[in-house]
Amino acid sequence: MKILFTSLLLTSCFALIAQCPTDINGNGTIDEDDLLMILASYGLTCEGMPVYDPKISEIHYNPSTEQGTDSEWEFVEIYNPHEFGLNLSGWKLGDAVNATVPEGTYMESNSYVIFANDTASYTGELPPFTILLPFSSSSSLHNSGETIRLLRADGSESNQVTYSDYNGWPSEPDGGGSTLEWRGPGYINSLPESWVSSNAFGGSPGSANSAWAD
Ligand SMILES: [Ca+2]
Ligand SMILES: [Ca+2]
Ligand SMILES: [Ca+2]
Repeated sequence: MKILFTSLLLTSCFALIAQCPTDINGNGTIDEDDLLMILASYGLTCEGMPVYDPKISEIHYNPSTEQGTDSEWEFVEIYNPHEFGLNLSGWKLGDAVNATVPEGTYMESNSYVIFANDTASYTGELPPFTILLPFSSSSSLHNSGETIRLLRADGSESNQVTYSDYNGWPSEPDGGGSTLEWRGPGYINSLPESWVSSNAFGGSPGSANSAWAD
């Protein structure tokens, strides 16, 4: 009964348009992910509740000419670092590039979404179950830097990264063959020191970043 009450309370805190009140993450199923979200927040007030969002985790803004053109190989990766799945329906990328996540898109725990300039380049190249979505037409990532914004379905901003090729940002990803990789949870991803040049040529789309070695 207490769990039921807590979940009802949390549902209103999350303000999700759920199909039923105990489907906290709105994936259409009352499952262990909903329980994990409740447990992760147990005892907190709504004001003190952490935000359970994915993070912008990798940026490939200037692929090397050896790999191919920017319009073929640019991508933005986002990562769900939480122990539970997240409903990403209606989320968007904005500013630098635009993209919209289709309804019914559900991001598993510890999984990735790749937003690609040309999805054909990455089809069959990503780990199984990685979600692959296109930039909207005419979007691309500036080679000198710009702001990538990740927006929730209600239009509020979840995360933003203003990358660059200087001023503390690694310069190798600017045409040198590598990507910009976030150092991971615990590092604020809006700061240049939270990013490194990938070890791998072409980066790690859909996979753990170089700095996350277990
Ligand atoms: Ca659920
Ligand atoms: Ca570019
Ligand atoms: Ca990666």
